[in-house]
Amino acid sequence: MPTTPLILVRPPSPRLAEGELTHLDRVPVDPGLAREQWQGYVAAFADHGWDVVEVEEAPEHADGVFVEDALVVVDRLAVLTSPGAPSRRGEVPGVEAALRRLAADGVDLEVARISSEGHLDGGDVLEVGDVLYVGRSARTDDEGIRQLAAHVEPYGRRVVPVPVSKVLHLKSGVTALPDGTVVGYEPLVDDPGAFVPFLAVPEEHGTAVVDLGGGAVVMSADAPRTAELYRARGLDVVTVPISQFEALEGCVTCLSVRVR
Ligand code: CIR
Repeated sequence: MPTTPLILVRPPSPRLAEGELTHLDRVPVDPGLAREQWQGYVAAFADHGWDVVEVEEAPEHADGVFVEDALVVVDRLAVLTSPGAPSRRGEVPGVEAALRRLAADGVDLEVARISSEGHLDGGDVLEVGDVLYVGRSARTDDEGIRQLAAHVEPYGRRVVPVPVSKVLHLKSGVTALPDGTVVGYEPLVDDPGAFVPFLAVPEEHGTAVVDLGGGAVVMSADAPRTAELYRARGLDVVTVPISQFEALEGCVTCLSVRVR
């Protein structure tokens, strides 16, 4: 019997507005609106039949809602990360506890971790087929990439490091459509030639998509021309407003991590 896909999510902290900022200026963030937008995001997955499991709320971690940075999953291998920002390192134990609960419930997982000798954020890891593109960014260093490669190579994955200097994470600049086409907003991509095939999109917030299965993707509501471009390629596009997370340099990929 086919298994239902499953994501981990983490509710936004009331302190979201205090989250890390690297490339953007700080603007006001409304915690009530953030929660409403987060619920809409989660509903997009639930409406497509996905199981959604919450990591325990952590009000003290302003950036905890960006749960993909704490975990990279490849097949049944779940690699807990060593986040590059010191303020975010305390997010990992809560994600580890959620994995242990899933394992106790019968989800088949091998848990590994990036040690503190290296740093790596999940937002820097883009899986396309058997390739893991990994951004060498302000958050992810060579040792983090080396450790990740050692973990995933036995699972048949090849790690390809790529430069990231114009945005926070690799996946702030590029993600992939279900057919493996890498999509990105060229002014924010260091080396578009690293990705084949590559499709340039007209809006910054159109670069991030999550594959919902069955030819559907979820993306930001703030990129209507890119949504049309994807629809013209035959995709069923679900748009969600995530302005309060985009204000903190987040996007649709970082608000969840698929574990099955
Ligand atoms: C940070 O700077 O760490 C957060 N404010 C945003 C993290 C977004 N995560 C992601 O793109 N994977």
